[in-house]
Order: sequence, then structure tokens, then C-alpha cells
Amino acid sequence: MIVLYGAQAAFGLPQVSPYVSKTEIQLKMAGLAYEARDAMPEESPKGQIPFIDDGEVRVADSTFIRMHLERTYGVDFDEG
Ligand SMILES: N[C@@H](CCC(=O)N[C@@H](CS)C(=O)NCC(=O)O)C(=O)O
Repeated sequence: MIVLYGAQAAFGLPQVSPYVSKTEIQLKMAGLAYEARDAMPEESPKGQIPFIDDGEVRVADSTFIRMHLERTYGVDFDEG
């Protein structure tokens, strides 16, 4: 299962980082199972959240995560 690393809920939002929200919505749109965990940016290969673990692969940056999901799972987020 994909693990999505992001920030906590804050300011009445379920997720305080817009980039993490973007990735989480894309995971939902793709219908992929995932687990969300809190992480600090320093834990990311690029020093920022979000990043994901997909099996043995770790991908950082919401744009690269999107590309990974499209390539790995055949998702087209621009469809329709
Ligand atoms: N280009 C990155 C931007 C991610 C980003 O700016 N994340 C912020 C949180 S919203 C962050 O981790 N900031 C911590 C830092 O830059 O030290 C992406 O699209 O994932």
C-alpha cells in the first residue's frame, strides 16, 4: 500500500499543506489505497512534504508523485 507522508490537520483543515492535499486528492481520484502519515520535511529526500513510499520506491515532490502515479498505475488525471 502507498504511504503518503504529510503534515497534520490544522486551522480547521484536514491537511495543512496544499501540496499534500493535492497528492491526497490525486490518490483518491486514482482509486488507490493509501495510508497517510505525519512526517517532518527533513525526512523527505527533497526536504519538503509530500513524499510517498510505494513499495520499495520513495518519491518526493507532488509533481513527481503525480508522474509516478500516472506511469505506474496508468492514471490520466487530465482525462474527461
Ligand atoms: N514543489 C513541492 C513543494 C512542496 C512544499 O513547498 N512543501 C512545503 C509544505 S506546504 C514544505 O515542505 N516546506 C518545508 C520547507 O520548505 O522547509 C511539491 O510540489 O511537492
